[in-house]
Amino acid sequence: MPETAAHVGSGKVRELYALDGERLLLVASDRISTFDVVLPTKIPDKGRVLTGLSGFWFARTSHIVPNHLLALREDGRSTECRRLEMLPIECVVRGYLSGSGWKDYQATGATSGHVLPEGLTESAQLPEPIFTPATKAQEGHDENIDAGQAADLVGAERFAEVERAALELYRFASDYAAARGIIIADTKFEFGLDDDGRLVLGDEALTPDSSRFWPADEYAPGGAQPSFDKQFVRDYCETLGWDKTAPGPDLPDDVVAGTRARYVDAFERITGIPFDDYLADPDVVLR
Ligand code: PZK
Repeated sequence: MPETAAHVGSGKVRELYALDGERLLLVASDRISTFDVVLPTKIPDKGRVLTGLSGFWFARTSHIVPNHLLALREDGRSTECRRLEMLPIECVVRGYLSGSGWKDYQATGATSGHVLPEGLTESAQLPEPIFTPATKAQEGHDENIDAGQAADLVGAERFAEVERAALELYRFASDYAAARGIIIADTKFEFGLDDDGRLVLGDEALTPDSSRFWPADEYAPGGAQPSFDKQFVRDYCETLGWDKTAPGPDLPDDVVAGTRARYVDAFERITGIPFDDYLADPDVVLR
């Protein structure tokens, strides 16, 4: 924990601190949320898995777009990053029809202005990945917006640039993960601008918290897919008759252990690096 860093923000399961005028520290906790509620029980090393995966992707995608990563800390859960002027849109790419994309499609046949083929089922692979920007809601859920609305928020030229970068990042990562047995159904990027107005990828990227990861060997379109990481937690919560309002339930040890193992498995499958090697030296994901 930084002694002198000012706290500048909180996500549901992450914290952001200012290190100085140009640098921030992004710290990923071991907290887990399900059905939009943060649970009282932590998943050991979850924050390290997400930080390590993000670092791995940042190191391998800087040819597509530069990113905010400056350094990983020895604790494995903290990222020193460049302070950016963040764009006011969530940059979502969908390769499969799930979540709000599926809801929009059922209601209108389209999502974020993309008119889709008729007859798609839930979790179907789309003919090609689509960019489906959303607003950044202060509370509640982000709202999907079309290209015109997104261009009104960031400018038409910048919109074209983020759409291209987001689609290229998704294609790179989804191809990479698919070859290792994980479908990245969709993912959310957050971009910002550096002092020179250049587009930079921020936040965490291509993790199971910012994406839907599905086990490829269980993929069966026509219904909801099991989540690679959180399915044990969801299944356990469904056995309780919990109403999905805060506070959430405590998790039993076997659900914690199984969920931790799933996060570690996702890390190892994607990176090809033993998780213990990451714990010994986080920089191993950057090489
Ligand atoms: C920034 N968030 C969301 C994430 C939180 C909040 N490089 C950057 N420069 C400026 N601002 C941000 C970033 C990044 N990343 C990100 N809010 C501001 C967020 C994690 C934890 F509390």
